[in-house]
Amino acid sequence: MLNIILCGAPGSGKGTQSEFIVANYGLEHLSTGDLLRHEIASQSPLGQKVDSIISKGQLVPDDIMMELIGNYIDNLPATAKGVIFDGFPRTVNQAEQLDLLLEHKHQEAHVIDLFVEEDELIERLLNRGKTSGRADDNLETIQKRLEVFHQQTKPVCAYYSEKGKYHAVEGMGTIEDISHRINDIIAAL
Ligand code: B4P
Repeated sequence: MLNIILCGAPGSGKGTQSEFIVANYGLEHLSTGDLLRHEIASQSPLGQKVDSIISKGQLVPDDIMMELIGNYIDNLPATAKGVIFDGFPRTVNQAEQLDLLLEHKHQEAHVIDLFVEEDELIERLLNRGKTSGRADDNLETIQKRLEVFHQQTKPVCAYYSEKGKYHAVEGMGTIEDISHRINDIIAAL
């Protein structure tokens, strides 16, 4: 099994690059952002709860995320070659719990961290906001999301680095160039 965690700030291209990895390696794609937006669109009780959290640029509580992830992993098809975790884990607590879930299945995950300068992140997200209709793609919320990223998600990189499972990638440049950089890392795993 090949499990890859795509980490990086909001707008670093996790969703964009996940599509290439899925196409190249046939992995299952779990975007926690998409999963949560699907819940919001369906107006489920969970969706109503997470809607205001995401709109404020905050992270959804770990217990909710872990329940969603546990269900997802338990229901993976037997033929799955591995998973690309897009935007998960976003806290060290989520990372520790994911490791336990994977260890239980005699698996592990490697992190690929997309590094993009802050000005570029803001520009990309504001551009996306012109068409995405996403409640969190406005300047005020983007700034909050970046703050949350530095406080809560950046420590996840150090967590995996200490385990020798961390790979940084330059996330600036064309989408194709970045995809080649990621492929080089995956090929070496
Ligand atoms: P996500 O949906 O994960 O979204 P993201 O971080 O905003 O975007 P991503 O990095 O995927 O960027 P994209 O490829 O689209 O999270 C949304 C919210 O959900 C979070 O704030 C949080 O509230 C909640 N959430 C999600 N997971 C959670 C968790 N585990 N725990 C708690 N809460 C959670 O790229 C952005 C734009 O840039 C696109 O328009 C793209 O076309 C463009 N782009 C990409 N690469 C480019 C390049 N190389 N050059 C120019 N433009 C590029």
